Amino acid sequence: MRYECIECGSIFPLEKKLYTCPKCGGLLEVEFDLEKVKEGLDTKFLETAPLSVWKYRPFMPILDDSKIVSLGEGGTPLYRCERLEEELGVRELYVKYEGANPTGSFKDRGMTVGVTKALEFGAKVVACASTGNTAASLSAYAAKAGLKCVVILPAGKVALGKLAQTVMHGARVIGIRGNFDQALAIVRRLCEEKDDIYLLNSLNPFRLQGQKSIGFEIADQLGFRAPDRVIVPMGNCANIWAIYKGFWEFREVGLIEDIPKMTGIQATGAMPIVEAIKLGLKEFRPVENPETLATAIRIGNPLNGPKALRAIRESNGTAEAVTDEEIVRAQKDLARLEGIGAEPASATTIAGLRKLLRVNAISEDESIVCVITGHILKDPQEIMEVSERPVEAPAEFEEVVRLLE
Ligand code: AN7
Repeated sequence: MRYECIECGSIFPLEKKLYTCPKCGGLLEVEFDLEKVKEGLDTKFLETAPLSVWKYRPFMPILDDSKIVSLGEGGTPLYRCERLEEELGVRELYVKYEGANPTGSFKDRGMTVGVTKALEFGAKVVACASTGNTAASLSAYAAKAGLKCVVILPAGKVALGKLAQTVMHGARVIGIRGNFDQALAIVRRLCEEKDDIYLLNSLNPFRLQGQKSIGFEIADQLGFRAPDRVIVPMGNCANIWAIYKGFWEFREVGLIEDIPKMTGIQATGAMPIVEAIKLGLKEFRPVENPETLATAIRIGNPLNGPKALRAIRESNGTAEAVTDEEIVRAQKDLARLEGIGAEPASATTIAGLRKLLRVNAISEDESIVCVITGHILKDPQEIMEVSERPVEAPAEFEEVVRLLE
C-alpha cells in the first residue's frame, strides 16, 4: 500500500501522515498491490458474509486492526424502485439508501477508516469543516474513539438535524459568518499549524477509501455485477470518485467485468463541475457565492473536483445540474412513491435522472443506481417549508370526519 499523487505520480509510504502531495500539492490517492489482494481473496466469504464496510477488509488501508473504530457502518439497503421506474420511464432503477448508516449518511463509511487512521497516527484531536453530515459523523466516531473533535461550520446554514447530532456528540463547534469554502480554509490551516490535530475533511485520502465500499456493496448486492450507471450528488466530490474507485478495484481483481458510467449531479446555484463537464474544460472554475436549498452541497470550490472530473470522464459518464424546485419534486417522489426518506442533496440524483432522461442523455434501457446519501430527518425545517401543514381540528369525531371529506 502507498500514497500516490494524482497529479505528478509521486509515491509516498503510508506510514507518513500526509494530506496532499509534498512535491506538487496535488491530491493524494491510496493505491494497493491489487495482484496481491486478488491472490488473497476469499470468494466464498465474499459471496456469503453479511454486508458491511469491514467485509472488504483486504481493500482497506489499515496497518493495525486493533485500532479499528466501528459503529456498524455500511450494509445499507439497495431498493428496487418499481413505482419510480414507471413514473420516470426507466427499465431498472435502484436506490442505494445511505440514510441507513449509524449517523444517517454515507459519511460514516469514510469516518470508520479515517478515525482509525487518526488513532494509528497517534492524534488526540480530530477536526473538520462541514456543511453538516461530515460534522455529525466525525463527532460520533470521535466520541467512540475517545478523541476530541473540532468542527467549523457556516453559521446558520447547517440543517438542524445535523447540527443537533454534532452538539450532542460533544464536538467543539464554531459557526463562522461565511460559507463552507471559507470554513475549510480555516480548518486546513489549523491542522497545518497544529500537528496533533488530524484533518478529516475529504482531502484526507483515507476517508475516501472507506467510501469505496458503496461501490463494492452495490456490485455485491447485484450478484457481483455492475449496473450501467450510478448517479451521485456532488459537493466536495469525494464520493463520486470513491464509488468509482470501488468499482475500478473490483474490476481489477476480477470480481466484476465493467465499470458503471459515473454521473454527478449538482444544484444550479453551485455547479462548477457540471459546467466543466458541459464545456469540456480541463479545470473547473470555482463558484464565488454558492446557493441552494440543498445545504449539504452548497459548495463552490470542491476539494476533490479534479478526482470527480476524472471519474466522470474515465467512466464515460456525465453531469447535470438541477434547480431547487426540481430537487423538492424528486424528494416528494422518493417519499410518496417509494417510502424513501431523502434529504434534499440526495434527491438531486432522482431530479438529475429525470432531466437526463428528458434530454435523451440516458437511455430508458439502462440499469441505474441512485445513491441517496442522507436521511430525510437531517433537515426537518426544509420538509416543513415545502410540505402542506397538517390541519388542526377540535377533538370531536364529527369535526374530524367532516375535514376528511
Ligand atoms: C447528504 O458534510 O460536504 O461530493 O461537509 O452531506 O463527497 O462532498 C457533505 C456532502 C452529498 C456530497 N450528499 O458529497 C459535509 C459535506 C450529502 C452530503 C454530499 C454531501 P461529496
